[in-house]
Amino acid sequence: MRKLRLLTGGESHGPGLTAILEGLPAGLEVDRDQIDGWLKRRQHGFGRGGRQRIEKDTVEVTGGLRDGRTLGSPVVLGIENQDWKNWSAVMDPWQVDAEEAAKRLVSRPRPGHADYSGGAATDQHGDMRNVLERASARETAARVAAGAVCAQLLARYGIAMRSAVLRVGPQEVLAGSPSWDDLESVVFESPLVTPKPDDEERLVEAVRSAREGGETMGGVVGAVVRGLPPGLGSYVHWDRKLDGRIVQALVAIPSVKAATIGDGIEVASVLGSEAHDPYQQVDGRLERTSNRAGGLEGGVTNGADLVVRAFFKPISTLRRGLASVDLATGEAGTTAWERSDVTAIGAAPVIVEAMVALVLADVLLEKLGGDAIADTDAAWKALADRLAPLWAPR
Ligand code: EPS
Repeated sequence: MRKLRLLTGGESHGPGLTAILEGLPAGLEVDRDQIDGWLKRRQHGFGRGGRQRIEKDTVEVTGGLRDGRTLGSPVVLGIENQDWKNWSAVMDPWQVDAEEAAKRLVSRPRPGHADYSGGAATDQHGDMRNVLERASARETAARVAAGAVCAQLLARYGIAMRSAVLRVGPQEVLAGSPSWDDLESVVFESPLVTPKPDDEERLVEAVRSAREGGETMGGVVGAVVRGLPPGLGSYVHWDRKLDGRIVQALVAIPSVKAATIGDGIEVASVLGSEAHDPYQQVDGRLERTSNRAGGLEGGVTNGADLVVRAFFKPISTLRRGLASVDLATGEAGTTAWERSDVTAIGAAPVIVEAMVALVLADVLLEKLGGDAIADTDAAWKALADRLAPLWAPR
């Protein structure tokens, strides 16, 4: 990121997670309930494992806020791991209980997880728990807390987000890229957080059947952002193009193996005349007759809704196990299973929103600057005035 910086720390079964978000202007109001609301959404979803019954993720602030406003110093957000008390002998930072640690030793890498590749990177094949504790998707709780703060900066300027699960494994709910209106009907409390809450029973059934078979499932999540002004990002250099920055953030979510902007996948198969978004004048204003580009052209926002999709592979810890090899003995074996999600797709929309909010807050602050929120507000007004002939904030 260029203006903001986010660092997270913490292991899945360690004492807790921390997010340090730096670069926000001083004076921004931050609402704690919104952060906790996002953390709650991340714990949701039919098909989650036993861990979510243990955790009650809420944010603890240890820096950067006073009286509900940012100070301009790093915002330090903590989330306790309630499960830590069950793991302290194995995960103690200073001295583990050798007998207990041996019982939890991971020597057979799980295909699809970071066990083998991360162990190779850090010379920890002897006990790949040293890798998986950090590679676990539990770390996304810290990103969601930080993303919830970034979303509050965006909301200040009328920039809003919607998201939903569009597919669970083979069960499709919505084909192609979603529109803002498509996502209006999402109910965060529905079992799988789709835009068709009344049609979720067949998805629930598919997850149940995967669970019975010891299987896991992935899916597709879509998100739409409304209210972005045209001109955020850059067409000048590859590493400043906003489409690249957003896709990078999305594929950096655990399990995400592909991400696309707008109809990015579909347009590869059609002719040019069917791939782009024609211009027209309506009452003196420039409008588009479609939004296949998903709000980005040339790496720069074009004022249309930003539309993204993220494609999640199935969770790589299967109850039925997968073929593996014990790296200590060379013996063939099956991966171990203690507990896991059958699918975490119901938690994925808020994680996608968090990653998109981080990148958009970064690019917005790059445009507007400001050490004090009043400076950022003034720059926003100046930008809106300059863009007035082309674009009006919603
Ligand atoms: C997660 C907690 C973890 C996993 C999941 C994410 O809990 P535990 O390992 O204690 O059961 O359920 O992690 C993964 C999907 C993964 O691949 O590591 C959470 O809080 O989101």
